[in-house]
Amino acid sequence: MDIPWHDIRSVAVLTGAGISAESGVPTFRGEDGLWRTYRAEDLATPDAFCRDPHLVWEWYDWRRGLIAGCRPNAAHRTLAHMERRFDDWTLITQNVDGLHQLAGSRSVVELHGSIWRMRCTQECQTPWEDRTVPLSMAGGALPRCPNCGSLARPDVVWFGESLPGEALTAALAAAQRCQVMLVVGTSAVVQPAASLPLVALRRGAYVVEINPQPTPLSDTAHEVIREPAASALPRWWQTWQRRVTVG
Ligand code: BJW
Repeated sequence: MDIPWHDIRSVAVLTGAGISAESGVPTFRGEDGLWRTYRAEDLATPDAFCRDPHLVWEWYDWRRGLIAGCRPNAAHRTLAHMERRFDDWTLITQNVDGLHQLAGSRSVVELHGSIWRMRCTQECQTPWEDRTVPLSMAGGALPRCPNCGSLARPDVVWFGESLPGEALTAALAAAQRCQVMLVVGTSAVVQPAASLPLVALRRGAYVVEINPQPTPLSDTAHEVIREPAASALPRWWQTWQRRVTVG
């Protein structure tokens, strides 16, 4: 890297499902990933919700219950700690689980929404937080908008849907200006998130990937750490701090 470690002011991080794997949250594409058992087209598209909202809500209710029992791990905590150390810090996540916030990260750019928010299918009001677990769907009742009574849906981004504009703009700006980008626990195949490290690389950032498996990013990243995030990330941060102290 051209810039001395102690001169790094601007850091961006992109996280994916792998960072929460050691907390017990299933990933999507790995060996035990959700897409091995469930078809994305049946559950994570607007068409799927139109066809069978009950099936989709049952799946999200099951995942909400599972995630509610999970706690942040050392990787989430390290990022929360790092946030305090940098003037310009952007944590971009594709995860909907809320574990970064639970670990103490104050500013999190949620690219794919949150499983803990719902929104009105008629968009009569802004999304609202709902942490009820399990949802009461007795007799086929589905969550409704408290304002207009229309069907509610999870406030997450399904395939074919646009990402929240403000989050995408913030993520892109961070990718363009960061000096270092950490890419942790993502298969780097889902767009447009997967393009963010490429933007950072093009702008001259030093890109570090932490992932036990190779991804399309691995060949171009400057540093690849093929280990689980909960052990690799705290160690990588310690090494950084040592480099800064030594100069
Ligand atoms: C560990 C670990 C440990 C394990 N430590 N690591 C351009 C080209 C081609 C297609 C498209 C394109 N532009 C858009 C598209 C279509 C589509 C897309 O990208 N498809 C590709 C799959 C081909 N994108 C979209 O539709 C997006 N919308 C959009 O772009 O709108 C405009 C548009 C639409 C259509 C056409 C053109 C333009 C929206 C994407 C929404 C994704 N939604 C989901 C569900 C969210 C809600 C929910 O949770 O239910 O988001 S799908 C799922 O994938 C979820 C994730 O956020 C996302 C990414 O997955 P992630 O995080 O990378 O997880 P995994 O499981 O894939 O990987 C885990 C990794 O962790 C692995 O690598 C492991 O090795 C690793 N790991 N243990 C560290 N301990």
